[in-house]
Amino acid sequence: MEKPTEKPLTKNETMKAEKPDLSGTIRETLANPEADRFSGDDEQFIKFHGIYQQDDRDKRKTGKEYSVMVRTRQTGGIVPAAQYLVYDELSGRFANGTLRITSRQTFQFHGVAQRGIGSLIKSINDALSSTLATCGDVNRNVTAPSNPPIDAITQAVEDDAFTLTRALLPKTTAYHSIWVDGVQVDLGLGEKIAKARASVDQTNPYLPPPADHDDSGAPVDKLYGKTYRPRKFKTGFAIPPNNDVDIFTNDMGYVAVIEGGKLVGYNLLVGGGLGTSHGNKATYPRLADVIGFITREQVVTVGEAVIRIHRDWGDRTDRKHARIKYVLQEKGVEWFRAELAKELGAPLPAAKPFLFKGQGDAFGWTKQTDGNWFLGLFIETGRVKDAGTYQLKTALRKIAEQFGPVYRLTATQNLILSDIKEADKAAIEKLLHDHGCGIVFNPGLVKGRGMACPALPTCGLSLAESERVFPAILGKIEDAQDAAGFGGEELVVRMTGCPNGCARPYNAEIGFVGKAPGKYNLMLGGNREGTRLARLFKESVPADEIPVVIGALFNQYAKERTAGQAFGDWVDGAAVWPVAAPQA
Ligand code: SRM
Ligand code: SF4
Repeated sequence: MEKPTEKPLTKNETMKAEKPDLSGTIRETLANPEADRFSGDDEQFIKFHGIYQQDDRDKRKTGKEYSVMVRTRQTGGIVPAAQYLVYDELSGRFANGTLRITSRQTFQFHGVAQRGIGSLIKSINDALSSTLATCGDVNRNVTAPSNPPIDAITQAVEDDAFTLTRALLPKTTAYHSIWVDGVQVDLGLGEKIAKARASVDQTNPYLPPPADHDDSGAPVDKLYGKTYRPRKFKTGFAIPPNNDVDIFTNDMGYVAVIEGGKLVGYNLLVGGGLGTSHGNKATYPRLADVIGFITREQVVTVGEAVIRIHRDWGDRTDRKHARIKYVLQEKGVEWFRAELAKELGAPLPAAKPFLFKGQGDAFGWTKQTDGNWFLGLFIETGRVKDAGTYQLKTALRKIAEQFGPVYRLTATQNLILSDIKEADKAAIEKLLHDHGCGIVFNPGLVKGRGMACPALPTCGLSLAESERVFPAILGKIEDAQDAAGFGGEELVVRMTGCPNGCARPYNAEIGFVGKAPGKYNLMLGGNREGTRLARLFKESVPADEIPVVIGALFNQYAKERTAGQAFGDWVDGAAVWPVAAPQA
């Protein structure tokens, strides 16, 4: 029963309804050797296949140079070493030579030329991974704690995340018919692909379940229907006390409940989301509500029920108002609980108490309970690259070839290498040092907690730089910390090139949101636990004034803070906020 509406549906809704298998004219464009880009509706359809049309914004003055970005799916950020080696090879052959770890634990390939897309996506699937539904109006990559499953609880959460991933994949067969069956290439990667397949026991964990059929026998997707979600949908799993996945920013979150040393179920969260538009007060960031308690057996049924509520009640007349967070905000949490009870046949029991104590990744070596080790590595802005004497990409390739750890992408754009034998530790450490990567072991608690989105030159929506200027700005913030006498202390700083919020600046202690070239809205007062939103402190701060504004706040914080008080907690309650002008 879709929400009644007087307003016309968006163009995307009509487009999906007319071509529910999401194939558009992608096949035809791929077959046309003259085509240098996807156009028209296909620019939207390709998103459901994990592809974004982009152009190099540095080159716009001399004309548009098209390429695409391709995003993989990696539940919980897990990438076996053999699969990583395939990605490493593909990024050199078909993309700009880098791999980008994202804020949702996936890899992105940037700068892929039109003629390379087929080979790239076919090879990703041959290596038993996927790009299906990593973008588009569907459930995106499912995030989960990136620390290795060193006990039964973390393993169980990882298993549940994979089960839910598969259940919520769209059942269209067009993806496989276009990219897997429809592309014939021999890239000479036979041995690498064979090893990648063996590393996941020859089974692709991202194969959607078989399509349902209607009365006439035609394939249908009963969960998504013909028009899929009104908008993107994001799901994560967290294990308190670590909120490393920023669970409250997801449309749907599962917070592990552990009793008597066992995972007994999850607290369900619904209604988080961060994207906003400058000047549009109807859009806002929102943290999810706690809905109730579910058992492990209910993970899929409840997830599907929440998806159906979004399907039926999400606003299909305005894409800026279509996320489930607006349904929760406007109809209220009690309404949502009642609607969910109707779907499930009974209300959920109340949520169990839980507490997050922090987020962020552990760097350096940690011993696993099985005697092996894992190594947390700082990856600046998530970009795996070789640049001058910093040969990170080469080092990570050699580590995968020689030692074969599991690669785990974190939701703060860092990397964990797990299941490393005691005997290999010294050699791995030497290899990273020999490749100019000493920084990865110990970045400190500002760089290590920081995040920036890609923005320019690839993102078509960016209003200001982010990834390319963030390291320098963060360096100045560290200098300001030193000058105020609390250098090296933990601080969560995040930056985005526009208000969409891809690096989650809206719940950082300090967030920079691109407003115009060289100008950022300064958001302050989120917390390290990821449970409080930051607020707008100052609009359109020029980049070169950031150290001055932040420096003054740091000096005051150093004087006024109570023992152990974090900057975000202090600034949230400090008398530093601009006073609103009295109403006329
Ligand atoms: Fe995002 C759109 C990059 C996480 C909110 N995001 C985009 C696009 C695809 C731009 C576009 O539509 O043309 C960006 C591609 C840039 C590029 O060149 O690569 C982009 N988003 C990213 C990544 C790569 C940022 C990063 O620094 O890692 C993240 C990829 C995640 C993944 O692997 O799936 C990424 N995006 C997020 C997050 C954070 C999260 O999910 O934890 C958010 C905020 C949470 C949320 O969804 O509310 C986010 N991205 C958006 C939005 C705003 C959505 C909204 O409700 O208004 C857009 C714009 C849109 O959808 O229209 C967007
Ligand atoms: Fe692009 Fe904006 Fe997302 Fe940054 S926050 S990647 S600029 S859409």
